[in-house]
Amino acid sequence: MFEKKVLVAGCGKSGIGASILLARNGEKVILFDENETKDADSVRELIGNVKGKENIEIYIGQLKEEVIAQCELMVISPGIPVDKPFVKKVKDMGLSVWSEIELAYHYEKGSVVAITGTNGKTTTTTLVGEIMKAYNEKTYVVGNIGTPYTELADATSKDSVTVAEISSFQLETIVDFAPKVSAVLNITPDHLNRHYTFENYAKCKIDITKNQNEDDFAILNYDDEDTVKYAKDIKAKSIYFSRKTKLDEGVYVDRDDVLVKYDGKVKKILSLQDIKLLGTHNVENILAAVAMTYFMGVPAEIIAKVCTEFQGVEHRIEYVKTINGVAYYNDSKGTNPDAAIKGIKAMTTTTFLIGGGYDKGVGFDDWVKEFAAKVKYLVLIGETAEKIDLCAKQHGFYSIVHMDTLEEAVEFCYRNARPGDAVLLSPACASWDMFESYEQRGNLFKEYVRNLEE
Ligand code: UMA
Repeated sequence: MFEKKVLVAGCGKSGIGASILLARNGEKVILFDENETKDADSVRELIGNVKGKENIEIYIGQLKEEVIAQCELMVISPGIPVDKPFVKKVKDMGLSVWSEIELAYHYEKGSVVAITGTNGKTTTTTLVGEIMKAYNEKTYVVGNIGTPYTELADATSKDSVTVAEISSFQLETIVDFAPKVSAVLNITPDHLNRHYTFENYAKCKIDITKNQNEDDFAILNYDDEDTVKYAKDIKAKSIYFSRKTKLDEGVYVDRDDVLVKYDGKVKKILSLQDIKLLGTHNVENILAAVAMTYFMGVPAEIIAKVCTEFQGVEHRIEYVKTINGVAYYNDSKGTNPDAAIKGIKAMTTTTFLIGGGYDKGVGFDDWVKEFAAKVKYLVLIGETAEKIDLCAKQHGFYSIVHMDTLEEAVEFCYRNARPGDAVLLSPACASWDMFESYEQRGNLFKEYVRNLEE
């Protein structure tokens, strides 16, 4: 596919996946990472004994011009901001810059279903994946959800379906990526330290539709003003879903029934009474999943069966354990205020809330306003602790304590919560100031909770 070498930036999951895919297909790769605490030997270990491994050179530290000059393309990992000086230099030297998603798409042989949005992506992707798998066993679930798309792109075939969770970071550098069915679940402020303005961020999300044509479908949230606003001029057939409005066309709720209205016909898919997932946000996730799979041709009975059996995903308002009458919930995936609001809303009792983390430059007012009678104590950790503290006090909420570690936060809750209270880890922030990922944060929380004595 390429005449010169391919530069892959970032030695995380995406960079390793991209390098292996390229090398296996006979391309020459330069894998690069700025982080000088990494070393080439351990990166080589991560690559493992794969076909073509000798085609991968590894560079750590500063990226030299003579290295860039050997390459025609740079595949960039999602965590690397596109306005970094080295990325600019690469572009100035005439290389194209593709996201890891774009690279994988060039090796894709089947159809692609892609999901973006600020919140609900992982739950919806998991559910769409489960429904698709029940219909077509050649279904691959990839992307931001955890398995890099490049890791499975070679396994795809003409009749396979790739279900991909796509973040704004991954959409920033797509070129030809064109899903058969896309979905924008909602757009609320997130990652503003990376995208600078809400408009940039929103446009990035809508770019999931940019290469789709009139035969493709874009599933859009009718109840989300900004999704509707920014998706006005897309080429794909827009299919709206709504929890609140009976649509002339689209997927909506009528009493407790989820209906698809299309081509003048109305079809009942399922009854919400049979659903196990909690919360109105999950109704939206179900509507999106129903719409995506229906327009991928999955029969209504299969969609209904999988939706009604679906129990949700790890780290998303996940019940951990009840100790001394106090129920502990892990919502580590509540990585922005909007997601964390859903965490609070799902609680039915007074709650000790553990929050704070990496600063993405977003405001916390809307989240804090939800505390009202529900949150008994706010236990803050991480980089944003002071910012949240200030914001909470401005809104008249003073029951705040600061802890240095997540473990200390859990212990504070354990010592102070009374039977009937709940403890919720729902930080409203990313994890990257103290942890590798929200999964690591959630797993540690669960470990600390399980170690508490009855
Ligand atoms: N690096 C640099 N320079 C930089 C930044 C990073 O060299 O300026 C290097 C780091 O040293 C590190 C590597 O890049 O070695 C890390 O790359 P990465 O941050 O892109 O992480 P990956 O391991 O490749 O994981 C990525 C996604 N991470 C991010 O978008 C930050 C994972 O999403 C995703 O699951 C994975 O690809 C597979 O597709 C995680 C995430 O937090 C879950 N996503 C954000 C979110 O959901 O809010 C967007």
